[in-house]
Amino acid sequence: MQNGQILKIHSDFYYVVSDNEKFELKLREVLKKQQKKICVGDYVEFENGYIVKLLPRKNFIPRPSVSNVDQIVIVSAIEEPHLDFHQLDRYIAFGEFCNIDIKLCFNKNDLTRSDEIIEKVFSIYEPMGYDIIFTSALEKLGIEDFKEIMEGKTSVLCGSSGVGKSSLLNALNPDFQLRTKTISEKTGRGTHTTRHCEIMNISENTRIIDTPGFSNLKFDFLLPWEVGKLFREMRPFLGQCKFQNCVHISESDCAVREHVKGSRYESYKEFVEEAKEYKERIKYEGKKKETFEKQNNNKSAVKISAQKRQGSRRTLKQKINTDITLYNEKDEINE
Ligand SMILES: Nc1nc2c(ncn2[C@@H]2O[C@H](COP(=O)(O)OP(=O)(O)OP(=O)(O)O)[C@@H](O)[C@H]2O)c(=O)[nH]1
Ligand SMILES: [Mg+2]
Ligand SMILES: [Zn+2]
Repeated sequence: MQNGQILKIHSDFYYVVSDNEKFELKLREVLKKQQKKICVGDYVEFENGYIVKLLPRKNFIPRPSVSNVDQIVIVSAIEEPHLDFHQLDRYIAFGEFCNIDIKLCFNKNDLTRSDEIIEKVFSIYEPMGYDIIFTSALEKLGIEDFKEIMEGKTSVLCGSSGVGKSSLLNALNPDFQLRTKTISEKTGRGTHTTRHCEIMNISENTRIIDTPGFSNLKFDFLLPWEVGKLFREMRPFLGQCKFQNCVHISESDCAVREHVKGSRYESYKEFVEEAKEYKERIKYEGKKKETFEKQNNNKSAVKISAQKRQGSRRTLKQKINTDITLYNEKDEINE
């Protein structure tokens, strides 16, 4: 029996590194049936060409599906595609939900001549304590800063397609030769050049996971009053509102609304609307819901009790259960 870490997964093949040696493995049938899917970053036990056991995870990010990381580096482009602050807030809130350190990287810094956007970024995100760097993968600007924030850690790059995640890795080490592609002129969006997550070794203890871009992230797995916790600047005011169950939208004497304004508050409102959809869905399902402290990180998430499913609601119920299981850190496989 050997231990190793999953570097990448291509259809049925799992590429694992163990003591600097790489293996191409398959999954034991019994592991395929588990709800918890093995992902890049996982530590596993293997023998005779097969992975036989998933080892406990330090943490887990459901989108993109990776585990055991030290930080999430959210990559945005200043232009092409145009910097979207609400989308950025989405990634940040999601990183907060996963309870993993967040760093912000603004790439394609060669495409703007004005400092306006840089000042705006710093004025909004610096007071919250997020480390911020500006880079240009094309002109190799800020690459030293990029390297520095990655040093000695395992980082995952998150961000929309076409912002330059793979290009930044290539700028760090041209030998990687990761595929990169121009964003589509028609849609102004990326075309998902990177198809799979993959751990790239920068040095002995520095690893970066390249991921496919994604942007259709919604907060429809949380309850409305849980959204505020995902906004760092709201935390000091939570619990200070007149009403205990305040969601900080239209209630009177709301401490959060008094202090948090601008584009961040607009993002907050958007996410609460999505969380309301989730609340409605649970109501419709008429299922028992309970809040539990996540084992790993004391963050509350919603857990839906497993019940026998039946009739026409079956598919929807299954979907909700899958959604929630994704956020459940409980180690089913090792039990
Ligand atoms: N001007 C400019 N273009 C850049 C920069 N970085 C990347 N690009 C270009 O942006 C396009 C997309 O870059 P990728 O590295 O493929 O983007 P990605 O984030 O990996 O995209 P996905 O793999 O689809 O998620 C390519 O045409 C790059 O050449 C930069 O700093 N400046
Ligand atoms: Mg890429
Ligand atoms: Zn309030």
